[in-house]
Amino acid sequence: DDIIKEKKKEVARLKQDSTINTSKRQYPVRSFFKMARSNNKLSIIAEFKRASPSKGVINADLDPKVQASTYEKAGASMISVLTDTPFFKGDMDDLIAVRETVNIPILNKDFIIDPVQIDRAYQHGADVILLIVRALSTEQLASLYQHAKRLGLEVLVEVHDEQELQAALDIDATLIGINNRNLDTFEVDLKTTEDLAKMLNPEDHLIISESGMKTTEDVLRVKKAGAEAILVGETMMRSDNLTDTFEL
Ligand code: IGP
Repeated sequence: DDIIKEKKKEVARLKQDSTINTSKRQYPVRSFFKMARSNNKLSIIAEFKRASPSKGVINADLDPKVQASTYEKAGASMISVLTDTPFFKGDMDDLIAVRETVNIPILNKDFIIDPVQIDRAYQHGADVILLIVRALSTEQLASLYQHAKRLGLEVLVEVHDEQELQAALDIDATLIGINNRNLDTFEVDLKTTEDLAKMLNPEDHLIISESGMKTTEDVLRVKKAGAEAILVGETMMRSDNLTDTFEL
C-alpha cells in the first residue's frame, strides 16, 4: 500500500524526534466507552477531515477549533481528528487545536503501524486511537493494542469483513468499528454494518458504524442493525447546520 509506505517514512522520522515523550501529557484521559454507555442514545463521533483519497478536498480551510466547538455544541460524544498529512491533509496540530477547545474525548484517526505514533497521540491528548485490522499483522495488532491499553487509552479496532472481525475478537477488542467503506475500492455499503453486527454480542462490544452516512435514513438503518455509535466525516464537514444534520 502507498499509505503504509508513507507511514513507514513518518515512523522513521518520529523515532528520531526527541520531543515525543508520554510523560508530557497535560490532560486527563477521557473514556469514550463510559460516555457512550451512560447516554441512552446513539452516540455521534464527528470527524475533522479536510480531504480524503476518495473525495479529494472536502473542506481544507476549516478552522479545527471552530469546527470542534460546533461539533461539541451539536451534541457529539467524541471528535475524530485525521492527523495523516499526505492523504488527508491533516496533522498533529489539528488534534492539538481540538484538544485545546473541547472537553469530550478525542479519537486520533491515522494509520498506526508503530508504538511511537501511539505515544505521540497520547502526549498530545488523544483518548482513543484507531487500529485498522487490514493494515496490520496479527502480531502487530496485538502488540499495538496492548501498548495503547498500557497508556490507558481506548482502542477503536476497525474491521470491514468477517475475517477481520474475528481478528478483533481474538484480541478482545471492546470498541469495534465497522467500516462501511472498502478501503481498496472506496465503495460504501451500509449492509457491511448489518452483516457484521449480527456476529457481535452488544453486551461485550460497542459497535461503531463508520463511513458513508449522509441522511437520517442511513443513520437509522445502522442503528437498527445494532450500532451504538456512528462515525461521520464528510457529511459533517459539509453541513452548515450540524444540529439538524440528522433528525434522530
Ligand atoms: C468517516 P465519511 O464517509 O463519513 O467521511 O467517513 C470515517 O469513517 C472515515 O474517514 C474513515 C477513515 C478510516 C479515514 C474510516 N476509517 C481509516 C482514514 C482511515
